[in-house]
Amino acid sequence: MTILKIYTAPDPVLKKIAAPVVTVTHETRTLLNDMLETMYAAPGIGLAAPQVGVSQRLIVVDVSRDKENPTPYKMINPEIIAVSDDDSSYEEGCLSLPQHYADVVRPARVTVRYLDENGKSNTLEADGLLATCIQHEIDHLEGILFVDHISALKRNIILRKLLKAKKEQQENAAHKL
Ligand code: K1U
Ligand code: ZN
Repeated sequence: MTILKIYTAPDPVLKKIAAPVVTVTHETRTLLNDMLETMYAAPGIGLAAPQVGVSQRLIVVDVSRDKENPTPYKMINPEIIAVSDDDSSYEEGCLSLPQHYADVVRPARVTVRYLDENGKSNTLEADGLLATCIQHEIDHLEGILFVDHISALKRNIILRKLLKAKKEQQENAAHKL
């Protein structure tokens, strides 16, 4: 398995709408396994294919806190087919917006339909952190970041800081050449 590069904002791949997977192949399964390994290594509790530079509708999620008993989900073409009336708020992070966090309000429970790695259709009812994480990852497939759910003022502060950090990294790398 391979640990993949995680793209950070403002990279255009994070703002694209990802394409549906037409056929589940060996390459799809390899990418899902690499995404899981990348997510565990980061560490994170979810990852979407656009975050590793692949504009396809694939996500992985594991919100289990017990490293001995991991509960990974690999989802192909995930779709939210029902949401609860009540909301919940969670202080979200994102591997593509490193070191930034904000409270995001989303439906407390969702029902998600997806294909598993064998191409079989599944339905999952999720609540708590699993529901939050699945919604965050499906947002990535639509080119939406958690900062798109907060005020423009807070969003612009975070995005400006990330752009500044990226420019500094590039300048430091150029000086080392
Ligand atoms: O999609 C991503 O960028 C991953 C992101 C998922 C997420 C976090 C919080 C709420 C919703 C979705 C992360 O995993 S950020 C890292 C993180 O939350 C974490 C890392 C280690 C242990 C526990 C949590
Ligand atoms: Zn994210």
